[in-house]
Amino acid sequence: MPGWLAGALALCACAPAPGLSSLDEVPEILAAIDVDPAPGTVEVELRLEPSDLEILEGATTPGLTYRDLSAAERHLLPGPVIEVEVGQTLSVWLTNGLPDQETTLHFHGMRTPADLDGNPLIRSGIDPGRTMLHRFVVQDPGLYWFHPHLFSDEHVELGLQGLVVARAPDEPRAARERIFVLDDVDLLPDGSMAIVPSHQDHHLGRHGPTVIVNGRAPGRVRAIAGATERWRFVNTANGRHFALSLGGRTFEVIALDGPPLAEPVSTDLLDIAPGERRDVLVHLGGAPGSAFWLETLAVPRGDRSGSWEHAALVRVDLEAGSPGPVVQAGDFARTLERLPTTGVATRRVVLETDLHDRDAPVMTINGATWPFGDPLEARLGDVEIWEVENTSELRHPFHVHGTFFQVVDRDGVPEPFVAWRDTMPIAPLETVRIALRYDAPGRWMFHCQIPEHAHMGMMGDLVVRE
Ligand SMILES: [Cu+2]
Repeated sequence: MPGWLAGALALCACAPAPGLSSLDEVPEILAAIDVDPAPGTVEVELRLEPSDLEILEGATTPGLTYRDLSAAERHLLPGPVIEVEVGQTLSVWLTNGLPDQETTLHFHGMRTPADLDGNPLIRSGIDPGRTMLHRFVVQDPGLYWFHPHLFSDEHVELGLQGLVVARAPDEPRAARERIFVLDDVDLLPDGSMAIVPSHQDHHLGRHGPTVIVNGRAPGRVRAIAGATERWRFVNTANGRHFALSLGGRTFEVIALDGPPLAEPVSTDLLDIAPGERRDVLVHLGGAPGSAFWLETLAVPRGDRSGSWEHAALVRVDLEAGSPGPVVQAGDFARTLERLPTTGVATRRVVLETDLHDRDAPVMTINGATWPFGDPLEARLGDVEIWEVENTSELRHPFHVHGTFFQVVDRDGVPEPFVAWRDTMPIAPLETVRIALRYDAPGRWMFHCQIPEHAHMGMMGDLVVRE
């Protein structure tokens, strides 16, 4: 467990927030409708458009959503969730319904061709009123999310957060699966979202005191006592870190960002940085009629301004019923190829921030702001180590496009287990070594996942040649 999480545990009183006695159900995320009946393909038609959201009951919050043109319901923050199998061809049509801004679509974590990765330097943005098809074969199981890679600091905050669940054909099924999309917003008295960044938003990402789960204020779920459920989490917040706790119950971790672990890992604390996902089994032991809470514990922000606050997220109300078939976390484990960490080239990637000019903070990778740095050059199929050094006093979740990576060590301390990831938090003044293989040709971005930091320059390019 990282030291800062141990500190968070010690600090947290862990009592559910007051005022939640009458709770709405946590909304389910709408499944996208597949308009192509052919086996082997999934095709969805989305329109990015302004939409009135209801984050707090009875209040209207203007936002942006990806509306599924085939669905009757319109409320889609977050969503929709596209369900697909590995090996299927996924086609996503996206129409830009904004009046005056371009957009692009990035499938965070998915191995797509480079020209479908949402990089506005490869393929110009989708103009207002235009439609673009994104068609590719799904390669890896896992939970992924899609969002724009233009104006992402505002547009992701306003609600552009879609999901993809990709399953392996032989994957076991838990009796019940749930997805929890974790975010936060700063709501003004009129219900609208504060979107003009404060000085602190530049450091921490746009954030606010209202923590939301599946687009709504914290609520409850009903579950069968004694069942084992599969829960998937994604942190879509611009800057907030979550440290999830079930008050002593255990998360059996199946996967982090992508394909499953070789062996499940048990933990009672699940830390999730912006952009990251976690895939877990939870055993819901307890008497029918009892309840327990999923909470996020306090997490130091890393900028000396205190902590991301402790918050109650979901109350789990246990009911009597048949718990359904039993699954074990080990049933999901799969062979995981371990990338070599010796005898391969090492690169340095240095994340720096210069906050001295209050009005114009600068954030760089290897001394340059994007897109002005020299791209890293690499050869298709090569494995390399990246030594990613965070010289700043801010936390940076580091995201690489186009491939997964494996964390080797942090400040020289070996990572306790091997996992495929596409995003990882780097603590202030920490150096993390990752191993990655260049899986696909083309020009790929890597960057801090806090979009405000990326917009200030903390992005780089990697060119993979055949
Ligand atoms: Cu950052």
